[in-house]
Amino acid sequence: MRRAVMDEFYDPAALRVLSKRALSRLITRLETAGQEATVAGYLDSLLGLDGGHVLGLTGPPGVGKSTLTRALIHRIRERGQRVAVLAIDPSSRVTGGALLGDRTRLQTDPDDADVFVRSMAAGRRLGGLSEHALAVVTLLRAAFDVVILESVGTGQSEGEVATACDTLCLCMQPGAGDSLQFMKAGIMELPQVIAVTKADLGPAARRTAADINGALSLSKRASTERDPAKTWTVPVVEISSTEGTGLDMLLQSLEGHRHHLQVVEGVGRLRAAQQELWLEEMIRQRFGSFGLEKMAVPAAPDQPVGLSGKDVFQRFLAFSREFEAGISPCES
Ligand SMILES: Nc1nc2c(ncn2[C@@H]2O[C@H](COP(=O)(O)OP(=O)(O)OP(=O)(O)O)[C@@H](O)[C@H]2O)c(=O)[nH]1
Ligand SMILES: [Mg+2]
Repeated sequence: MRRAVMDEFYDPAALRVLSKRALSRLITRLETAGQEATVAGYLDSLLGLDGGHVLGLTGPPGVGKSTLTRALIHRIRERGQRVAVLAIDPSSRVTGGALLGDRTRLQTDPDDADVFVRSMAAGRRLGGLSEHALAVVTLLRAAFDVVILESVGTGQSEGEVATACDTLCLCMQPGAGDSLQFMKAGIMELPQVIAVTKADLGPAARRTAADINGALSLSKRASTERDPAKTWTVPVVEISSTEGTGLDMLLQSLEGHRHHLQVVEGVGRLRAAQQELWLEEMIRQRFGSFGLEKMAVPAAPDQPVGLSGKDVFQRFLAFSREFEAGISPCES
């Protein structure tokens, strides 16, 4: 049975050499047939793989996320790594100010089979993730060395994006330091790396970086008090995607965090905890708060890896079926 599923959906080695067209078709299949047991089983089989480094890029509209993504793609390809981008489409957004309409469209070499770009609609909230986004991240992670998840940050959606990536990079632009005090408490605790974009525009970038460092030291104190195991110090990197400055430093910081995850915090542990949150989020997306009330989520973070999170897509499917059949789901 498992073999047949893998044949139909490609095993991980085959995924890495799949054509863009075949990969696109497979993603469409995930988006439209998420309720099939074979699809859920397939996705769960991919969860067990280490896979690539999932990098979240978030930040306000127009901050320079797409321009940065394009620059990162270039550098990642230069190292011979395969890279995929999942862009959460902000086109339906209601805000965006002066920069609306000044968005960078990601164009990549159609002949380079090792770069793959896909955009997808947001979930419940602007910039948030749909239940399909989690399935697509799972697939892309198995097929690429680096997966970039680009999504506009609205002060609400960053938390959702954080649950889908290994390393979250928050982008802020010069002058944004002034608005730090207005940022929702807790947001500064989400990213593992902060990029101050458009550093070519002048000394304001340095001031902004200093303001951010100040805000970070306050939030770091609060978070280490809560959880002494959190030892990562968030680097603040000034970059210019258009001039190419600071990008190597940024990549080093992103990879430094990945290394930290691997040797200190544990990637498996992080992902297992995240997958419990995915289950909750998928249920919320499809069944709203009523669905959540019916759900009994096992306490995730303290469970040994391997017991929790491994079969989240099949658990979601089982929940959906029971919920739709009107049977109150029992715990498990
Ligand atoms: N001077 C300068 N301008 C930049 C830089 N990076 C991006 N921009 C400009 O900022 C504007 C917005 O850039 P995008 O990359 O589209 O920003 P975004 O964050 O992806 O925007 P949304 O997807 O609309 O949220 C464009 O006009 C870019 O050319 C930079 O490093 N320096
Ligand atoms: Mg963009």
